Amino acid sequence: MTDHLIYELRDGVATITLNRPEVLNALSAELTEGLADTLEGAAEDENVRAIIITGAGRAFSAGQNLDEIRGDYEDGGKPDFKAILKTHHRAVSAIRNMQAPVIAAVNGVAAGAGMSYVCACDIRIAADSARFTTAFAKIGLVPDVGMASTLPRLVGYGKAVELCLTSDVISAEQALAIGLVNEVVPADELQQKAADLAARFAAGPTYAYGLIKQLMAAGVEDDFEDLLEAEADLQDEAGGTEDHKAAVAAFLAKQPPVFSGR
Ligand code: T3D
Repeated sequence: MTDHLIYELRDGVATITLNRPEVLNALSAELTEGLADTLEGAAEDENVRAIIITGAGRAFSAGQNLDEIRGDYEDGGKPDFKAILKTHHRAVSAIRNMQAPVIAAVNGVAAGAGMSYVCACDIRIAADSARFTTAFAKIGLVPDVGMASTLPRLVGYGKAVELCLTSDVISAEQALAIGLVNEVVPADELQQKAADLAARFAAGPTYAYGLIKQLMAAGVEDDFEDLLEAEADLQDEAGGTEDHKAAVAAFLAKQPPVFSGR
């Protein structure tokens, strides 16, 4: 088990805390692998009746760990986006397909794939200090980890396209206004609020919850698995562009990116 996340199971409620606070819980390969394994394990564990996903420190998650893929660009190469996304797909599919309701307790900023995980959860409760950015376009990538499906379902197509094209950072209150989150609470009440709801779910009809999740997804969905594949193909293509490489280098050098359009 990795120390990039913390797993606790008590009274039917599993709490998964993304635990790399020094880099805003950026999703390292180790963290993503741990998240996928933990979620798949929880989905199989009948003692788990509800799940809370949250972040340690001041962030929920800043998305893909850009520092870790830095070396992949040397000698004109690029990261193996499809391999990276395969692990994310295991994690996000587990959230989607498990019976237990999954609550995102969004304690701080959620960016890129971090925001995708928020969108994939069944319920989203945000601290008033939380912020959200799709972030992908800022570094020349496309939305992934299911966001092209989940975000438009939550906020509508028009707003989703705007958020994805601009990568603008929005506040918790703005997120509430557009339907991105279910509720905003004072930061110091977030964990209790999520725990109370999770306790309610943990005492509920877990099997029926699973069927409700299945039905609600079927009611609005195209084929989610096909979408994950399409995302991986396009991310692989976007990840080969000069703009993406330049933007990652600029982020790591704490410089604004300059896009050539290629
Ligand atoms: O395989 C693939 O790559 C495909 C999958 C892609 C999925 C994705 O998620 S792509 C999107 C990746 N995420 C981003 O581009 C977001 C980058 N981060 C930011 O834009 C900002 O950090 C935030 C808006 C999230 C928060 O801003 P702020 O001002 O509150 O914090 P900060 O000062 O920028 O960050 C604090 C530290 O965390 C800083 O390190 P330092 O200077 O204290 O040593 C920063 O470098 C680090 N950090 C933040 N985000 C990441 C990160 N380190 C690695 N990876 C990150 N994503």
